[in-house]
Amino acid sequence: MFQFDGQDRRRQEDQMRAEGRLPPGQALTQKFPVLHYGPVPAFNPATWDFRVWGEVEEEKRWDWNEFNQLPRTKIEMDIHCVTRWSKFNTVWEGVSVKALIENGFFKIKSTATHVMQHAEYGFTVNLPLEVVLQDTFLLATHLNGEALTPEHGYPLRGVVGFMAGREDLETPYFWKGAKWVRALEFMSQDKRGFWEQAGYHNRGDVWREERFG
Ligand SMILES: Nc1nc2c(c(=O)[nH]1)N[C@H]1C(S)=C(S)[C@@H](COP(=O)(O)O)O[C@H]1N2
Ligand SMILES: [Mo]
Repeated sequence: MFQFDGQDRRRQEDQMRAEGRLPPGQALTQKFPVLHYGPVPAFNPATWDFRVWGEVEEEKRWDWNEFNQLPRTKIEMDIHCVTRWSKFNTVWEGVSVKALIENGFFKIKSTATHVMQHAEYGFTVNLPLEVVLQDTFLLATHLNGEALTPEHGYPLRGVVGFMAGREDLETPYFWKGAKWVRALEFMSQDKRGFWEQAGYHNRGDVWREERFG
C-alpha cells in the first residue's frame, strides 16, 4: 500500500541497491509474506521424522528428538522471492547439510548430482547438489532467534539465500527452500520439483532473473 511504503523502507532499499545487494526486479520488504500451495500441516513430534535417502551409502532417519541433537549452524542471508520481494539480513539457525556430511552423520555416493527436498503433502523442490552443500543452504528451525511460525514452515524448512561477500555462491529464489521439509533425496540426475513442473525456472538464479522456465 502506498501509505505504508514509507521513507524508511525506501531509504533501506536505496542502501541495498547501492551495496549491490538488490537483485534486478526486486523490492525491499520489511514484512514476511506467506506463500505456498495447500494447507499448513500440523506438527506431531511423536511421528515426525527426517530422512536422507537415494544416492547415499546408508539411509538415515532422525526423529524430532534426535534431529535436535545434530550440530547447529547460524547464518545471515538476504532472501529473494520470485514474487519480487526481498528481505535483508535475516538470521537463520538450523542444520547445515554440508556440516552433516563433513562430520560423518551420513555419506553420499559419488553418483549424487542433485537433491530433491520432500515436504509434507508430497511437495517437492529440486536443487543441484553443489547448491545444497553451499554455506547458504540450511535446514532451518529458527528465524531471527525464534522458532519458525507454522505458516513459514515449522518445525523445519529448507532455506537458501544470498550471503554478502559470498558472490561466488549461487543464489536461487526463495521458493527453492521447502517448508515443512521431511526428507532429502539424493539423486543421480535432475528432476523438476512442484513449482518447477508448474512453470518456474529449473535453476532460478536471482542475479540472472531466472523466474520462469
Ligand atoms: N512445502 C512447501 N514449501 C514451499 C512452497 C510450497 O508451496 N510448499 N512454496 C515455495 C514458494 S513458491 C515460496 S515463495 C516460499 C515462500 O516462503 P514463505 O511463505 O516463508 O515466505 O516457500 C516455498 N516453499
Ligand atoms: Mo513463490
